[in-house]
Formats: sequence, structure tokens, C-alpha cells
Amino acid sequence: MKKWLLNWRLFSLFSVMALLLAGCGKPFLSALQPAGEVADMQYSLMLLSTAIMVLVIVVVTIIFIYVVIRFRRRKGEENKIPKQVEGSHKLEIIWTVIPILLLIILAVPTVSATFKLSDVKPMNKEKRDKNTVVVNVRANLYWWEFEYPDYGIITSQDLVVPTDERVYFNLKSSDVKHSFWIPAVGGKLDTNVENNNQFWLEFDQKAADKAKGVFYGKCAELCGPSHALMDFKVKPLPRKEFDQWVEKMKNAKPAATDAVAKEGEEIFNKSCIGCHAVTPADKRPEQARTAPNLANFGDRERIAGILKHDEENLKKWLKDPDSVKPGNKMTGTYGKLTDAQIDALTKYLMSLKVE
Ligand code: HEC
Ligand SMILES: [Cu+2]
Repeated sequence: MKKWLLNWRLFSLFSVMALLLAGCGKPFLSALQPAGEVADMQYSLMLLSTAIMVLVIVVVTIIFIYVVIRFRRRKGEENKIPKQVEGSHKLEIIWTVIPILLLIILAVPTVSATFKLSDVKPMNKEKRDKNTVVVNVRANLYWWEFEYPDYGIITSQDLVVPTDERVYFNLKSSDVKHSFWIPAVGGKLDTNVENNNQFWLEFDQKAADKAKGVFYGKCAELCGPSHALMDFKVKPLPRKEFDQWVEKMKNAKPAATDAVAKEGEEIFNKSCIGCHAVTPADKRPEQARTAPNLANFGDRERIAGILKHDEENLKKWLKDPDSVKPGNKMTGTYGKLTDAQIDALTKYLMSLKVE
């Protein structure tokens, strides 16, 4: 191949890679733009370990190049063998001690951060301060439930949290292993069926403003065909607004106002209420909560965690959920709703708001 063609190809490959990688840095999604105390700690650890690795690579590469040049076969000395060194105490001590030192530099901050990040004493039920916010996160194929046990309210898909303070999480799953991850803020931690995992996160108000008020959350454990679509959104609010939101949720009583929405409510109460609740203070036991709580559906950022929140997409979801999220657990409605019923349900669901 002509040399200039190869060069040109390499150059364009690098340009495309650079462009692609530049796209990774969104403030609402990137672990490289830390948006809270936990993310800051994890980011510094990443920098430290990368710096140590780069240092090792550079030093080894320099030695390698030096040796290749210094001891290469030269004209006229084809059969000359350099002096052989065996069992050099000095060298052996150097290459044992340096890695030990590097590992200590890496281990001390890592272990100390691990203990800090797992300090969940303040969420201990007996000694809990009444201002400590605790959220029970339950992961399901392919949706998320957020329960606030101290306020007796439940929401789904959109996690609402106060900013600039530690929020404590109880993580579990009701079917298979998932993993709770808010890349810009922290995680990831597995949600399991057999035990509760606990940790805390802190959401920076300034970073939240930069992210335009919403962080993206992800499932980080391959769990089935719609794993990549198992997203949630995080709405961080200043403490005062968070308290107001809690009050509104506690008192929310959804009621359809116009006639079409009323019709939708009737259909809903016949065909959907078996799986979906529409009050945040729903008293059903966990096993019976088999679908997202729709109490504040009208305020959501997305439909089913991924579609843009508008009427057209809601109709698309109601008509054929499987075309949006293959293998999801909203079954028994496909092909059973007429267009008029879907229109009425859409009006009703969009009117479910607390804000
Ligand atoms: C068998 C239980 C079941 C029934 C019946 C059911 N759904 Fe669902 N629904 C689900 C599940 C599970 C999800 C979550 C799907 C996902 O995101 O993986 C869901 C999701 C939704 C969503 C998106 C929720 C969100 O927070 O974005 C809407 C809207 C919805 N359902 C409306 C309805 C309506 C309207 C009916 C009645 C016609 C209905 N559902 C009947 C189980 C059910
Ligand atoms: Cu998952």
C-alpha cells in the first residue's frame, strides 16, 4: 500500500476516535466530571492509579529502549556477548522495593476511601436523625422503584434527592442482579435478591445546576434483553424544595378533571390498577408492587425511563411496550386497547402531577 494512504488512514482513525471520546464528557453522565463527595473521592483514586500506571509504563519503556539500543548487534562485533550479571543484590532490592512502595501509595488512600464510603451508621434505624434522608431502591426487570420509608411515599423511575448532604441508600432487587449507578455522582453497587447493600451519595448543587437539574442513572449489571434501556433519572433539589416535594407527594390525591381523562381513569381502574398504583402512599406489600408507581407520572423526565416525555411516545408505549423495551414485564395489554382508549389513558396519565 502507498505510504501516504496508510498515513492518511491512521490520521482519520485517530481523528474519529478523538471526536468519539470527546463526546463522553457530559456533566450529567460522566464520572470524569465528578458531581459530589463520593464522585470526587472516586475521581481522585482514578487519577492516582492512572498516574502510577503511566509512571511505570514510562520508566519500563525508557529502560527497554535503552537496552535495545545499547546492546544491539553491531557490525564487526557479531559474536561479542556483553558482561553477564547474575544475582545482583542491588538490582533485586530495587525492583522489589519500588513496586511495594507503589502498591502502598495506592493501597492506603484506596482502603481509607473504602471505609469512608461504606460508613452508613447514620442510617441506623434506632439512632436515625429525623433529617437523614434514606431511600430504599428496588431494581426490577427493567424499572426502578424508590421508596422513602420515613415519609411513607413511593415513586418510580425518577429519583428525587436533596443536594449538599449525604443521602443514604438501601439497595435490593426483586428478580435478578442489577447494579445501581449514577456515573456523575457515584456507585456502582449491586442490587441483590438475597441481601441489602447500603451506601451513601452526596449530590452537589453547583454540579446539578451545570447538569441542568438532572443526572442520568444506569443499570450496570447485564440483566436481560432490555438491560441497556434500564435507565433512571435523578432530580437533585435544594433541601427546602425537596421538603416541599415530599409534602406534595404525601398529600397527592390524583383525580381526573376533564371528561376524557375521567374516561381514562375508568379504563385504568379496570385494566391497569392490578399492577400500577397511582398514589404515592400506596400500602401494597412489596411483592404486589409489580409495576412503576404512576402517582407523579405527569412530572416524569422520561417514559419507561428512556422515551422523551410526550403524548406521542406515551401512546407508542401503551400500544406496544415490547417494541420499546423488548422482554419487559408489562404484559396482558397488547392489542387489547382501542385508539380511543389509548387517547383517554394518555390524557389521564399526563394529568397525574404533584408539581
Ligand atoms: C402485568 C402488569 C401490568 C399491567 C396490567 C399494566 N402494566 Fe404498565 N407497566 C408494567 C411494568 C412492569 C412496567 C415497567 C416496564 C419497564 O419499564 O420495564 C410498566 C410501565 C408502564 C408505564 C411507564 C411508566 C413510567 O414510569 O415511565 C406506563 C405509562 C404504563 N405502564 C401504563 C399502563 C397502563 C395505562 C396500563 C393499563 C392499560 C398498564 N400499564 C397495565 C406492568 C403492567
Ligand atoms: Cu438491570
